[in-house]
Amino acid sequence: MTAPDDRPHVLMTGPYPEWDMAALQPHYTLHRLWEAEDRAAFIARHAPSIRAIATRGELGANAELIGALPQLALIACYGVGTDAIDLAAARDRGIRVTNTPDVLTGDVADLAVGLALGLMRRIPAADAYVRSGAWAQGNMGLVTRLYGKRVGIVGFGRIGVTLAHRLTGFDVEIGYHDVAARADSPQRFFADLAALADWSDLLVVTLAGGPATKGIVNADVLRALGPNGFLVNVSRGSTVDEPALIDALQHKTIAGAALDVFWNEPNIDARWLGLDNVLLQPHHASGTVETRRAMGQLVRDNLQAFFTGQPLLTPVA
Ligand code: 8YV
Repeated sequence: MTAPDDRPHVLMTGPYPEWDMAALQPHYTLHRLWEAEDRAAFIARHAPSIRAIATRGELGANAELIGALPQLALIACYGVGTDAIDLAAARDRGIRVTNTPDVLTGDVADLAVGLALGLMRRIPAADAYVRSGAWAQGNMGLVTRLYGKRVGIVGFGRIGVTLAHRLTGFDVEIGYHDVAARADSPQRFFADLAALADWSDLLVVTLAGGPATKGIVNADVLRALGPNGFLVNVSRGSTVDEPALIDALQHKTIAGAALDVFWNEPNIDARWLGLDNVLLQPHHASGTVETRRAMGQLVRDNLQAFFTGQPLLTPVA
């Protein structure tokens, strides 16, 4: 067991579940940035000793933070998405970056299916209908089926492919859009996203975030999806042009949207709350006990590998 004074110093940008905090504590000197009253002063005070950042997908590590830490050598991300980490700034300094791929894929795909059903079958509205007593006055309006429909998957990586697999039980037709067709995939490829939206009854976004996909689901794509089309987003808020989506929902030029991710999380645009054709989630696609335990373990395994000179388990850079 390492003597306490020798524990490597790790800056945490936000808390992890208590079981991860308890498992990290004996091995690392943890600096809890979210508890600091004056973040700049806190960083300046601890900067000379900090060798790793343990962050989360949505919190990342920007160039300013990386630049403020002269001894930084590793950024371990609790999350698969590294779009909030300045990878170029890390690369320039030879700082390694790890993430948590694979362990969360199944849960994100599951939530996408749940959101599609919740949205199209209006499950939250039906629950509210029963609770409010409205049922006694008459039956609820009819809804839309999922099975047998055309589903367009935007981004056909690990999560998109797993979602396609989940959906085989729903007898849907699947099309997908990505930068290139996958040779190993029998599904129909659309090089043009608006053409996929036009073809689809339901469009599900599973893309990685970042500059290459920023605002890719834009007003043209939503117009192509049309008044009977539904949108599900389990990727990053940045992939969708939010003002265009709010406009499409307000004017019912698409049928509805289910969103796990937003611009400005967690202080989302108040207009979402006034729409009755959206289903809202608090960025929770990977938020099961099972997956979060696996994510925390992978972060710890990467930290341990790094500090014992072993190969990183899931390096991004
Ligand atoms: C998490 C995520 O919600 O994996 C990602 O990229 O955004 C999510 O799994 C997040 O990292 C946990 O804080």
